Amino acid sequence: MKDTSFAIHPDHQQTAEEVTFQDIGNVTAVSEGSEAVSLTCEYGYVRISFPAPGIARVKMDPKKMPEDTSTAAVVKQQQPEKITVQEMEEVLAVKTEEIRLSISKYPCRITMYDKDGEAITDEQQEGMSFSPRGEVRVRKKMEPEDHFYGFGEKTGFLEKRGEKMRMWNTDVFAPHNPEIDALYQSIPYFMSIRNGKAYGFYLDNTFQTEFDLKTSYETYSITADGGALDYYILAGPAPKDVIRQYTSLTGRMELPPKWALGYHQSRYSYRSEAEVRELVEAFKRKNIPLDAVHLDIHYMDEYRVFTFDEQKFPDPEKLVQDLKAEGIKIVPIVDPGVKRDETYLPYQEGMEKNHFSSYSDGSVYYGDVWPGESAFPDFFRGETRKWWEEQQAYYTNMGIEGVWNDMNEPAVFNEKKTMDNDVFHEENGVFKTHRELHNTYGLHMSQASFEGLKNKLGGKRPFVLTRAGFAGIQRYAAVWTGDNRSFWEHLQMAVPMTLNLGVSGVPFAGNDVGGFAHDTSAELLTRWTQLGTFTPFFRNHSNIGTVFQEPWAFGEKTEETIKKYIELRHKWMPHLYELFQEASETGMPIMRPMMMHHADDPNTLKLHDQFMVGEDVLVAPVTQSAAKHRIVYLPAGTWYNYWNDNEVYEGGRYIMAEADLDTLPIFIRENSAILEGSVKQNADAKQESLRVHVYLGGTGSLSKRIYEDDGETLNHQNEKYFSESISISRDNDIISIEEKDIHAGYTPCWNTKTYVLHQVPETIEVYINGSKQEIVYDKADFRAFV
Ligand code: NBV
Repeated sequence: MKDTSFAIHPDHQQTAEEVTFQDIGNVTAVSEGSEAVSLTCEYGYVRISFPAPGIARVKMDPKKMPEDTSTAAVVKQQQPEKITVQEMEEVLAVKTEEIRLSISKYPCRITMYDKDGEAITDEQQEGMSFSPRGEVRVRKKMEPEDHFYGFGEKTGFLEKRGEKMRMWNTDVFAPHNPEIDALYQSIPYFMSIRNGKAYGFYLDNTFQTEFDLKTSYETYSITADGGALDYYILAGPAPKDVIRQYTSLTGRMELPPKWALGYHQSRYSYRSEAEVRELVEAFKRKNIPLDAVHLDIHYMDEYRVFTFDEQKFPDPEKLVQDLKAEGIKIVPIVDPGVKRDETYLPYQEGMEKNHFSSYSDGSVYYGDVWPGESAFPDFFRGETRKWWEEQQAYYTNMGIEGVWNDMNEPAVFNEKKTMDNDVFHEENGVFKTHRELHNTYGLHMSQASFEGLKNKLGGKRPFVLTRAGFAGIQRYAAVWTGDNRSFWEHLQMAVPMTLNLGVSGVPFAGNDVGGFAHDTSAELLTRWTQLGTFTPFFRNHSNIGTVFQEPWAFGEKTEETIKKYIELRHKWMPHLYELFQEASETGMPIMRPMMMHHADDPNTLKLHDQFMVGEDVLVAPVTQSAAKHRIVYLPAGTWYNYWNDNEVYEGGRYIMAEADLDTLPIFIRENSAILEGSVKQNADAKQESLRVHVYLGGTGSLSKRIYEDDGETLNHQNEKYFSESISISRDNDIISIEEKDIHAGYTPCWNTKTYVLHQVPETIEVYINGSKQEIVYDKADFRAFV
């Protein structure tokens, strides 16, 4: 009935059940510590602290004074900030160096100010409250000029004002429409921008939560289904500060192996060893770079995890090793469901050692997934995670270095799509319901996979790809956005989805290139591959029963263009790798919304169809069928067309960019440099030359960092990396380059480094560290090579 007009029958009650929320009321007592202030209110208790500079934490519990505990998403409580408290008749002022809180006592309302005295967040009619059903809520003021980003993995456009979003990890095969508000990842966090300044909000609560920026135009509310209301305000003031603050709380991605940044080919499923070998041969024959082949569920013996089907994959170890020798990695899918089969070792062991999630009476929960009836490891238990870590040896012993965790919401084939709410998990010795912990099941599964691989790989970097996650997932896994479809609308949506994941602390993210469900087309696959070239995770994947979409599936012309872009990914590898390294240190995404570096340019605030790669490269993918041009907004400054830098544009305006099917519009900001490597068949092949492309105006300067390490081991964590900073300045006909080694703990594998100076006259004089250089000049393109 839901799918017919009956759903909008005039006699239906359209509004949801009205639940009355109780305000926590007046502050009746204040108790000051050196690092926290505790407020007793008429109907609730509040603890306020400042875990790090620029971060305020408010924790409210209606029943008792909140403790200083956090969910598994929060990595460390840093050295808390010292506070000064001043109590007045009606107001309480709490201050650190960077944030000031003014708390009205009658009733309790909190306003936060930044160090310039400007309000970051404000509460008025309503502040913190709770319902008889155990929900907790906070409501804050929303100014007309406020814009909102992040919220993890959501459909729709980039900016989320006017949306109401639920956080409940859900396996949604179809449809990923704008109204689908809960997908596989839940990240109860956003970044807001008001008049060029940014702040962040993170709700540290694993229950189902709701972010409502829709019901009222003047306020937003955030509600959790249970637990304490534990939120952090990240004071910014620039977007990059918010990202740094947020990822200082929830952690950062470890630098992945370089091969994981390459091109991955997948299909549900390549069904036999012969098929996989044929696939790889085709890539080699056609000289199309390939770094990884993913094995979907058909590689297993009746979908039992930690097995291979002996008929179809008679010698998986040899397959893995042979491919590895060619620089290609195998990434098998590993789902959480363990088949109920008394003769199967992982099931037997899991039962014996109590590793499966159970009801309060101790009976194991079984749910139906691929292998039929299955039990689900209780990944919240340290011992169970250890056990799962040990299981990874099955793969690592064959030489596998990466796994793909799917269905870990966890997805179950039943009406609710997941495990029963009253199943219990044991977290740090405490039993909690699935209702409370559901959203973090995927986080802990990824944790166990990541740590297991890491322990078993003998110093090599692991790779984990996950579908489900929660705040902090970046610590363990890359994320792909699940079952999209081969529709142009889904190509369009891939951009803001990946951008918002990046804003939410997950830099290593991407989408099924070509679209997963439905049949792709030559044009759609071409455009999607162009986008994939610059999404941090780059994998072509498609559903069973759909047309094949390997790069050559649509004839020579399409193959040629797709190959060009996969090659381009390798050319850009040194540049991307440097950004990945930065992400591992600061949390900054690789693929960034325009507003990230142009927050005070209102034209960028809602741009969802173009993005920055790092700070200086603008990519504007074509996401419309039959388009040969597209509108691109260039922020203030001067921009060079990457493909033809004789085309130079003044920014602060929209341009019509040429974009035939062979062209992905890319623009480079003046006074910046990009790093270019050689086209290689995969990341294992040595990088034999490095080009530093320099785009400088008549009088301008830039600085660029080159980062390099072995790309595969953890040695970079022990000083074994190379990093050089280059400062380049131009005074009309003179360019001076200063090369400064910052760290020489590794010898980079390029044997030549060439500067390519764009748009300079033949008379240019170039000095490196003070000594004059010979140049080779290209008259057609006004480029000097040094
Ligand atoms: O393992 C099969 C698929 C996989 O290909 C896809 O990428 C996942 O998102 N998996 C979902 C199971 C459901 C298929 C409809």
